[in-house]
Amino acid sequence: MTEILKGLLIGCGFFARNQLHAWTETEGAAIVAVCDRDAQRARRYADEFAIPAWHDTAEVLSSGAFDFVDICTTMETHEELVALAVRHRVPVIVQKPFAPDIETCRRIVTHAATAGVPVMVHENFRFQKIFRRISEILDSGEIGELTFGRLSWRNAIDVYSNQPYLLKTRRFMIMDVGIHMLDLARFLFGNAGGVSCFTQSVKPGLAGEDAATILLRHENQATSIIDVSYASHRFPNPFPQTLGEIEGRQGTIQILEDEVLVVHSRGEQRRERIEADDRGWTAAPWTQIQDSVPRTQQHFIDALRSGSDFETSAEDSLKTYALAEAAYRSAETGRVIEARTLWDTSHAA
Ligand code: NAD
Ligand code: 89Y
Repeated sequence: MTEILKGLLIGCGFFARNQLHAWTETEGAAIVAVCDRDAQRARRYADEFAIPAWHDTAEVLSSGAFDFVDICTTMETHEELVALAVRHRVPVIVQKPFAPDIETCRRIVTHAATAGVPVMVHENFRFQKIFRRISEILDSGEIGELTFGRLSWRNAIDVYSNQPYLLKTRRFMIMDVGIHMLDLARFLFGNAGGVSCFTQSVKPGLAGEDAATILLRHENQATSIIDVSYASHRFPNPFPQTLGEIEGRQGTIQILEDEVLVVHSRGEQRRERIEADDRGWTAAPWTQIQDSVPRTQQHFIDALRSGSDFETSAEDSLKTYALAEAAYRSAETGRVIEARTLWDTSHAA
């Protein structure tokens, strides 16, 4: 039997519970210790998930006991924690957003690449069942060469109770959810260059924007629109569904509520319902997001074992992050920003 890879999870907060459930389903890997600078939080998850050890400092990475580390802390801590893992040659999966700004992302990418330590960004939306199915349909050529897309996330769920730090995050909506949509746009349409964006702050009292409309020009000349908002009052609440449409020269895919795809092709249409798996530990309304986490983590472990590239390696994620960075710069300046100039790691400090 193949040896099980032993992991440390750092950051025992809100989202880590999903990751810990998902690790119990991930083949070939197990979390053998958890860590949080708040010892009570670390102990709580160690007890809940029957994990043998807990720690209150990430310095435990120096022990040589771990084959990988799962970093589930907020973005301002990622550079330091990834650097610690790289120093001890421990492969990393780290939550989105990668870091607070592109210069920090570039430093992380350069540092890990120079040391030859694999780093993947935990970008789970592309691992939702519905987006894996859309990708299959696109690969089949059924709707032809892509020309246009729209990915839309509009709801008014109270995200602030579970994630209160979002109230004070200066770069909020594009970094928190827009980054998922930008990754999906790259996953479906390929890399993008020109970016323009307008942002809005609708709910009073937030430090950052809670709505943004982004226009992308992809390398294949397709255009896509990403619109995200936590100030859109709808009933029923579509959270956490990404809705929209994808147009090709021979057809269209509509992404509708209730996880329904309508595929228009050759003068006909068909409906497919791509329901997220109910895994026992998932619960509405979060099911679709939670269900994507085991697939994300399995991809990390499979690629680590086989030595193949991660779909969302640190290097690849820099191209997604560049789109978010370009969106903020466009919103500030009123200009179209060329994101390609932001990927270049030779500018790293
Ligand atoms: P959280 O604040 O609830 O938890 C973070 C935990 O990390 C805290 O318990 C904190 O004490 C601990 N921590 C911080 N720095 C540490 C350090 N240096 N050493 C040890 N412990 C440390 O945050 P959260 O809401 O769980 O979010 C974590 C990350 O997950 C964020 O980047 C967020 O954007 C992301 N997230 C992703 C998804 C998704 O679908 N991919 C969903 C929600 C949150
Ligand atoms: O942090 C966000 C994410 O990644 O998915 C939804 C979320 O939890 C709240 O916006």
